[in-house]
Amino acid sequence: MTLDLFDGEGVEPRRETIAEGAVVLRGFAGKAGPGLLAAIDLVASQSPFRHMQTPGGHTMSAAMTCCGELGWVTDRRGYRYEPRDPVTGQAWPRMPELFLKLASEAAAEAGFENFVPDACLINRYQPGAKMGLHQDRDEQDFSQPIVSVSLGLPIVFQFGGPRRSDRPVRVPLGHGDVVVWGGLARRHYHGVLTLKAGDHPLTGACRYNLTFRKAG
Ligand code: MD3
Ligand code: FE
Repeated sequence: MTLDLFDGEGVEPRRETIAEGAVVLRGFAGKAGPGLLAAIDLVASQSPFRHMQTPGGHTMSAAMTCCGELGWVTDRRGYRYEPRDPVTGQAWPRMPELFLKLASEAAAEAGFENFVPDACLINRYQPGAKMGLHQDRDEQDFSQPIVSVSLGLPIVFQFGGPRRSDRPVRVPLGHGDVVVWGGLARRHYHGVLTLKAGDHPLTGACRYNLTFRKAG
């Protein structure tokens, strides 16, 4: 008989519900960390990280790249998904198998079977970078969840409601944490506070966030 302290009602719950439809799977991607970072490097060798422009003419503080059939882009013309990387003129890099496996396993763990993302947005935060409150609404079907994976330095995530004025709750997200956003939570405002300086054994001075989407 072995005692598993981290199962069920243990002192360190691995699963937290932060709102209806928003499930945090603490450390779910921890073991896959090195493989995920190698896959990020492979994607970025084909479609480099870049700081995109908002339609309002501001430069985003998080650097971004994408993989999969569709990639999210923003420029003076607006926000949208595109089948080609505007920097390289080529199709976005293919989605690594490890990404697909992790995203579908996490979604299933949260009750969404058969999640097959066609887009993965990769955000890279360096100290001082942040992401203001926004909604993700450029995807076709809001009944599809979004799966997010945090790697490297910790950050404080802000999770609001369906209106920008709804007061957000703060949730710390660390290396290996995976969150599945479905149901009502899928439409809620969210963002992250400014990344603080630090040194992570796998990522050094940065944090990566992968968001898996069914965009098309
Ligand atoms: C809640 N990224 O890429 S991940 C984004 O940490 C984005 O890079 C943040 O917001 C980051 O769009 C937050 C958590 C997250 C991602 C998508 C969501 C929460 C979400 C979509 C709907 C609701
Ligand atoms: Fe978002």
